[in-house]
Amino acid sequence: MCPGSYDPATNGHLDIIERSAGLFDEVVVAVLVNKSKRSLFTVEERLDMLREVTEPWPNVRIDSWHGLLVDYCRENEISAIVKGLRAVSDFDYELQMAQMNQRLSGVETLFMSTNPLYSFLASSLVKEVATYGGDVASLVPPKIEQRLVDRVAERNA
Ligand code: COD
Repeated sequence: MCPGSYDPATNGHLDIIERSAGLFDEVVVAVLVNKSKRSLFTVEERLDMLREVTEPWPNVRIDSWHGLLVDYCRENEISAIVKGLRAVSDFDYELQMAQMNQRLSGVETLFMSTNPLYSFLASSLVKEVATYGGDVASLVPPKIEQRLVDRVAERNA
């Protein structure tokens, strides 16, 4: 399970998904709700984008869930959650969630270190750069770049 907000997915997310697809027979990429974040794209839009950009990996399945991550894992007999770690700042938050998820369900969390090429990348920063007209072409896949530019233009109109 590679869970996230994916609002939108960046090249950093895709790197973690691709490497997970190389390690596991099947990978579920699930869009979940992070209550502390305001979203730019609807869950349906994020699912569409993820389906398009994960096409090269046949063992990757896209889904969404509105409850607890561990309940989805239990219902789908998933025993491992994979999370990307960019910096120490990620670690504090991710460790707390991993321990809570372990306590709630026994599901283990495995941490994958970020590809140094993408260690500065976060959806929130990509959205901010796009909002002010910055070039995000090297930060997200081309299909997501177009949707991002269009959405920002709609919002700024
Ligand atoms: N390089 C490597 N990894 C990255 C990069 C990058 N450049 N960018 C992001 N990642 C990793 C993140 O570290 C994270 O592991 C994952 O990709 C997803 O990132 P985001 O930002 O899209 O998603 P988050 O952090 O908002 O996701 C949080 C969840 C939605 C997974 C969490 O809130 C959750 O599980 N919610 C469901 C409700 C629940 O179960 N709550 C209880 C939690 S204990």
